Amino acid sequence: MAEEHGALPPKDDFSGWYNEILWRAEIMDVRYPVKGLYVWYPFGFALRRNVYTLLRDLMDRDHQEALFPLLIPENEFAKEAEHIKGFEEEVYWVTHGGTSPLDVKLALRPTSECAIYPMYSLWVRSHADLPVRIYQIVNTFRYETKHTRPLIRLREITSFKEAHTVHATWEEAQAQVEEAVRLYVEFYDALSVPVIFSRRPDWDKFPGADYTMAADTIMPDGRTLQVGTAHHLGDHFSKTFEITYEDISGEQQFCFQTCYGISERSVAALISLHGDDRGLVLPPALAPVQVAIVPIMIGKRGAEVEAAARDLETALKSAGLRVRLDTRDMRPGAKYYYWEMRGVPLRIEIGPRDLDSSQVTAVTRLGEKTTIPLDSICDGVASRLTEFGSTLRARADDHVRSRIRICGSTGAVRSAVERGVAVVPWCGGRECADRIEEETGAAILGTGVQSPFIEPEEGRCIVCGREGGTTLVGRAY
Ligand code: A5A
Ligand code: ZN
Repeated sequence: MAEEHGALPPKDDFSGWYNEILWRAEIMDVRYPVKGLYVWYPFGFALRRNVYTLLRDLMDRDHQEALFPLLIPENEFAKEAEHIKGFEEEVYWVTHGGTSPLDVKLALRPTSECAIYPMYSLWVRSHADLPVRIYQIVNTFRYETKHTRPLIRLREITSFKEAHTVHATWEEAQAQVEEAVRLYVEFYDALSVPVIFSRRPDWDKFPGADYTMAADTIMPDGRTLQVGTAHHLGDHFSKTFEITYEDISGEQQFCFQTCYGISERSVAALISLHGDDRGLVLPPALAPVQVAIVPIMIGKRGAEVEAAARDLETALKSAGLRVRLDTRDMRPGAKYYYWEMRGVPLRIEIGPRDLDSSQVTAVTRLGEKTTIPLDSICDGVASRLTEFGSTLRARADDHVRSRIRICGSTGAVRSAVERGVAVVPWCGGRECADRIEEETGAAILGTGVQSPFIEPEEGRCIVCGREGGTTLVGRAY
């Protein structure tokens, strides 16, 4: 596995830090010999599993999970004009079976509209079949030409959660987009990753959508990362894939659809927002290891300490915690370093002196040291984990809040986007957007900004002076 030597670059050098932490904390191995494809280490995969279990639980409340094929025949893929235009440069094609050319080329799904909707056309018959709310968690392939980055910009997205819903009316689909936004806010809340939702400008919406809502978070270097989107698809796809239902009066009607997706960028945001100069810092709810027990087995009482540490492990495990007892033959300091790098929220040290006073020493991942009496160990550990979770949440909120600036001129925007995002009034006009983008080096991310940290404010467009709505401007990953 990953050998450890040298120091992690400081988080201020975010790009260096990010690349190093992925292998030092055993999240991803980037040495796979295809550009844009990476390997999940077991530890990274355990983190992914916790994040996606949470996401599944949220979806399972009122969605059903299904699984559609990876390959999409060219004729289905080419049906929706906007969609194909938007994705054609990003599609990988399967052209051969063995040495024989295929009659119909097959696309590796870049997203699954064209795999799912031909089936929806068969499944949806009457108003009684609606709404349909289905999701799947799959890998998708996009031939990204921008700089690829592990977990952030992949050519094989390994953990694509996509939901696809079908409704009787445009308004019901709109309500579903709002519900998706609420679900994603709740999901990112559970990760303690603050997100800002906004409506993408028309030129940046999903290919084939009426409109797109997107969640952005602010990375440690001030750049934004789009960590989820929800699209109102109108009836564009239902018309091309003939998804119709019979209404109450017996007439055939086209359906209205939505889709929304999240990828392993969620894990990238989780790692990036909470980590520090010593490695990962993970919220207790998601950490693969919540408590690491390090017995200090020195001198004659080594066996006694080890036995006490094993009892402790048993007690905490039966309280439902994810615990590792570290009895490796290594210096305690090396073990501390090891578990810190992996973001373990709480380390418990137990040595001869602790035994004498019937207590243990507990150190949080942020270095806060306390003692916990052995007779109330489970409660003591649980309350420290809860407090630690709240501390992380507050830190992440502070980070994002401090990176948002309300601006009244392009000059102010230019300096704001060097360390975060700017919120400005913008009229919605393309020329004004181009001016803002030219003069600030940042992009219009979206309008109608939704964040607990931003007051929606009408004002005058910072370029033309016409009425403008609350608009998010930033430099995106
Ligand atoms: N069918 C809809 C859901 C869809 O494909 N939407 S999307 O293109 O916006 O992708 C959903 C989310 O996946 C994006 O918001 C982004 O967070 C993530 N994503 C997109 N391309 C990615 C890539 N190349 N690598 C990692 N994540 C990506
Ligand atoms: Zn304007």
